[in-house]
Amino acid sequence: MVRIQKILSVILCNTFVVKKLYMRSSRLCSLVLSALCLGGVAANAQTSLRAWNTHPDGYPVTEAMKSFIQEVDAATKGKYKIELFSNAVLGDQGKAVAMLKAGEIDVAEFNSAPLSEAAPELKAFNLPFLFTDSAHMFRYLDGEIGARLAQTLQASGYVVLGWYDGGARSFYCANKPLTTREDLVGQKVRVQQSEVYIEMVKLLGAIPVVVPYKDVLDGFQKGTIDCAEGNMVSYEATGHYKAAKYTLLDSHMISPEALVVSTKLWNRLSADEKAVFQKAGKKSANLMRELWEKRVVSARAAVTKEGAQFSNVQDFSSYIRRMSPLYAKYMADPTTRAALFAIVGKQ
Ligand code: BDP
Repeated sequence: MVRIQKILSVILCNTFVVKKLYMRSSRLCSLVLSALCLGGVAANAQTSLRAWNTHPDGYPVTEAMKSFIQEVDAATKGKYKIELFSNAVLGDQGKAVAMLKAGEIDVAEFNSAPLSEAAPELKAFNLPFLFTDSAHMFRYLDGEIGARLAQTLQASGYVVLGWYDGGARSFYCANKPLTTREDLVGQKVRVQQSEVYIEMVKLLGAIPVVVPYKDVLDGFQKGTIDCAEGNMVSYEATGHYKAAKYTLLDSHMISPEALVVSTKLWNRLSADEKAVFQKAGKKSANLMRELWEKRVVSARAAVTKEGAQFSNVQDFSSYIRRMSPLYAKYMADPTTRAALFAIVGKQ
């Protein structure tokens, strides 16, 4: 629409000049035309942006993104109008990660797993059993390591405006009670498109099956997967608990998520606008984390009421030993080594 207005105003302004030169047009005509030309300038001043999100309304991520959008709108006096496309309607997360980099979408909220496929330094944060809980993870993300990580992500095309909470991810299965990792052996486990997740599932003796988030419930119903893994809030929001009621609370992944804008958009913003986006991003991350804590509690209560069953892990040592090839691999990799050393060294 804005583009059409721009083209129209250029045509009309040129016609005006032509008329003026050749016909010395009437005062009324010139007033009408200059109003249209000015209208063109005003329309140009507004920029429409598109935001991608995989979650539904009411989900902490969605609500925090809405607050970001309102904040940017208010602080730039309506210059940046961001339209939020939720429920992955613009495409699956893997595709959206590529779309953001290409500048086809401008704002998004990504899980660190698909994002790390485009920005491998993030893989250090995806290692199983690295963090005990979200507070532990944020000690690093909100500090120097997170700032360095954000810098490398920016060079890869993603400007982090806020670290969101991806919660503690655990395994859940449809057909048999899960009380220990051995119950996963031979099971088809849905994972996100992510090298670390695929490797982790293999190391547990299970079969990784990459399925887009929105198709997981269908996968359970059709029997193409036996198990999946995810956090409590998604488990409830997606209805996965209806198909897979046995959860092993192993919290194998405490995963960061990030509110990002494309480096392409970022480079077009003025210094003042960058400050506005950063402030709004930080504020939305704080809101997200607050909403998240409450929702984890209510989600667990809701699914328990519906019959979901949870087993706790008593001893993590054998789980961690199983992951040693993954740790060795990422310690040897120059892209992830520095961040891993910094995290492990400070434990
Ligand atoms: C959800 C994350 C989302 C992931 C999804 C998944 O918030 O970004 O894509 O898990 O498992 O909890 O695919």
